[in-house]
Amino acid sequence: MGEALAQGRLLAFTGAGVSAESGIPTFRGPEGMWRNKRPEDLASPEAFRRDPRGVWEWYQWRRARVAGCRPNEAHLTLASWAWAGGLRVVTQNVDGLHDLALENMRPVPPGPQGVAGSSPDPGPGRLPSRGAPVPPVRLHGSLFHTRCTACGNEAPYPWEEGGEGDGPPTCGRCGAMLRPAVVWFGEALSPEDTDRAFQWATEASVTLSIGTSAFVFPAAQIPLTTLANGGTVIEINPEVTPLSSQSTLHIRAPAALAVPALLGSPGPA
Ligand code: BV8
Ligand code: ZN
Repeated sequence: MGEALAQGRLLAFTGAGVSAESGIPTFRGPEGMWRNKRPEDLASPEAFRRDPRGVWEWYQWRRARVAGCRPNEAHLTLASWAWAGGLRVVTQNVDGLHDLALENMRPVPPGPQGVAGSSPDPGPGRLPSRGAPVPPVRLHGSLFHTRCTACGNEAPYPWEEGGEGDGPPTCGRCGAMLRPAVVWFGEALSPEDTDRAFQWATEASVTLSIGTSAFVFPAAQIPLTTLANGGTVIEINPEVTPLSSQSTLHIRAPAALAVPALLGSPGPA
């Protein structure tokens, strides 16, 4: 692990379970968001075509659920190592908590001498600034962005302004209906995102598969790609998944406990 971090060849591949301890329900767990419905019934272009208002309301409900949640110790540990240049993150999640954690763990600027490391102790897990971390690849998009169904314009969505039962808003550029900027079932992922994610999975000497049921494809192919290239896969999940039997190691523990215990903190430069 230490060597992979030192070489910057550690990849964290995350699913809904990494946000469970932040209070966000997973998709398929007992308290899951899909509990009484099949994912394809809500998160698909057909569902949106059939009932745009109903699908939009479900995303508004999810935005309201997620907006009050904060990154947990798993997100923050991964973010501090990302700032240290030790790891990169590929996530299936659309909740934005990895991005928030990067902001939370932004190191303090270098000290008066202008040299990184000369600043006062930046505090636990924080590093004197060493350049910007690589942003996470968000394979399935973002809950807090919209995309125009006609001109494709993508923008952050000021969701609090959307009232109850208003249905999807319209595009400021062309007037067509907006949709959530997420990847639905049956939709292709962005080639740029998949190229980058699979390149990182190929280069990784260790991939941590954290909090995913490992059966939504092509994302679930990420840890298998590291294995196929001679790398190591460590799974962090309290439950057994289709990946468990192929993982080099399966740590059956919650992410907010296991990730800091496994990676520790980068400490000062
Ligand atoms: C596509 C965004 C082709 C929307 C989501 C083989 C190859 C290619 C495709 C397929 C294939 N087989 C089947 C398919 C089709 C399909 C698919 O995979 N179906 C599944 C149901 C079998 N895939 C697709 O449709 C993909 N597109 O293939 O396009 C194509 C090509 C060209 C042209 C046209 C089309 C698109 C898939 C993306 C779907 N969108 N989300 C939204 O969020 O609303 S998927 C959704 O599931 C979320 O993104 C989520 O992240 C993802 C995976 O779920 P998990 O994150 O793993 O969450 P889950 O609840 O399942 O599990 C949580 C885990 O955490 C559990 O194991 C639990 O034990 C654990 N846990 C709980 N607490 C903790 C914990 N772990 C650690 N700590 C804890 N505290
Ligand atoms: Zn438009």
